[in-house]
Amino acid sequence: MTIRTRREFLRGAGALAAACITPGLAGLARGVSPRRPNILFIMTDDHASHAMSCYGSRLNKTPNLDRLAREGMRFENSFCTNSICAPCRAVILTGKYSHINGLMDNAQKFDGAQPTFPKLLQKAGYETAMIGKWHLKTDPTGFDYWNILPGQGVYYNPVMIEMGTRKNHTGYVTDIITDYALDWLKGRAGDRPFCLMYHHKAPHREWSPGPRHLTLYDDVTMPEPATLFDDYQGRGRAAREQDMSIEKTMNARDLKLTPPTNLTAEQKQLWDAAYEPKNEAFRVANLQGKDLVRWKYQRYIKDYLRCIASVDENVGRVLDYLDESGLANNTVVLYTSDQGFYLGDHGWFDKRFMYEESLRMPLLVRYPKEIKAGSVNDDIVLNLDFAPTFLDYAGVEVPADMQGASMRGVLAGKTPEDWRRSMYYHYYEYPAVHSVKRHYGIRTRRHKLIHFYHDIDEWELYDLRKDPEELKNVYDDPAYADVARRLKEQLKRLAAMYKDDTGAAIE
Ligand SMILES: [Ca+2]
Repeated sequence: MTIRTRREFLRGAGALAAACITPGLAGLARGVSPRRPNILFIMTDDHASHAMSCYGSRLNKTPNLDRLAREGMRFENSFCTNSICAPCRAVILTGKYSHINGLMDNAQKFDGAQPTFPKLLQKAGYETAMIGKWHLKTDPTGFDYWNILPGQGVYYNPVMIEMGTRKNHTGYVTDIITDYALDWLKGRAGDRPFCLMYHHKAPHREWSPGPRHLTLYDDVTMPEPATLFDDYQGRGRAAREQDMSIEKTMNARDLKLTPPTNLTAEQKQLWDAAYEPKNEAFRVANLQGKDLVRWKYQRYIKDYLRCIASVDENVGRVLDYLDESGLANNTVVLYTSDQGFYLGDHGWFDKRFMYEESLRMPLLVRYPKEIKAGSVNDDIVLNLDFAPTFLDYAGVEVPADMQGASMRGVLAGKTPEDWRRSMYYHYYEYPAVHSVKRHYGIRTRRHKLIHFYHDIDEWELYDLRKDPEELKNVYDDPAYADVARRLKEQLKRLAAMYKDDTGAAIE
């Protein structure tokens, strides 16, 4: 017998264990442990981490989301590979970059025939469900049960599509999605492990708060971000030519100067009571210039945070149910959002750019059996890693062509030595709404290099340690010539590794 190192031995033992438990029900029948963890994958839409108290928000409190941070791990450097809704979701499902899974922008349809982690879990004996916002244009595949909003869905009285059948609902979308998620959890038959994707529409534009939160924050003035009146000096055309500013892009619906069109009489009464006095005061004041931007910011940020307050309450309901039902200990709970968002930072709302506020995804993971309570991790992790991670927890072999890596070791506090030290990004949706130019780039712990291309050819380099708000592009600064050259080489290597030739050449 040859002598093997401890690591090789462990690797072999792990492979053997995985081989034993992957056959799912067949394996269970032979007496293999049925204690594979459940997976509760909670995702919101456009929830920036700087609007969560566990991430140090200056604006709001999120006590229920904070529970996950307190009882699990909070990630400081969780990023998305393409900061926009549907593409991010496709990356999560497939563990592959946008150019590989085929969904590069919001206009395209997801090819549901390709392998996804829910399908692989289902095949391995998991009971799978998708409830809430799906946004991929084709019907969900790989789920025993699905009940989704059509497209973006609406906040009040939404239609939902349950296993192909459209149904009308009365009520607020965040409550309704949660009701369905709880009903599904309570109605499960048998003892197969489950994977539930519980995905909210909130706090997506147009940020319509629920009936319980319409006047929350009425008595406070929210602090403004330092860059609310950013003049984009020190950056390139992409930042100047976008169309996602609080000043110019927000419309009457966003600002609640007109109400949602489909409210019930009772909802309309509550809505008008909350907004009409404030709107009347606004009309009388006849604000101009910076004062008008300030008013818009307050209106926007409060409505955004009101939507999050409802998410937080509803996540609390689900966490309480996990406790009451005894499921909490054997359930991996992951909270994230499909990307970050600008909360008035740089004068913006929306996402898309590789700049920090929208590149970052909040990420909290709780699994008492393997994750130390209250831990904080600063490794670079990506939405690309979610699929391999879920599969790893379930003991399902990760397909070789998935491009992410399992975070299970990271979550256990044992980050592998070869874990990534930089990440690759590529955004495509241009020309399109919000006019954010196509770009790709690399982010390391300290630097970020971005190439805007298509109808432009501009490079931007930021020193995140000296300039965390990314206000000064140092690409042409001779002091950074070496850094720029090295990052370009790394960027080329990453593009090659991920087989991405869809952007402009790196010269
Ligand atoms: Ca989104």
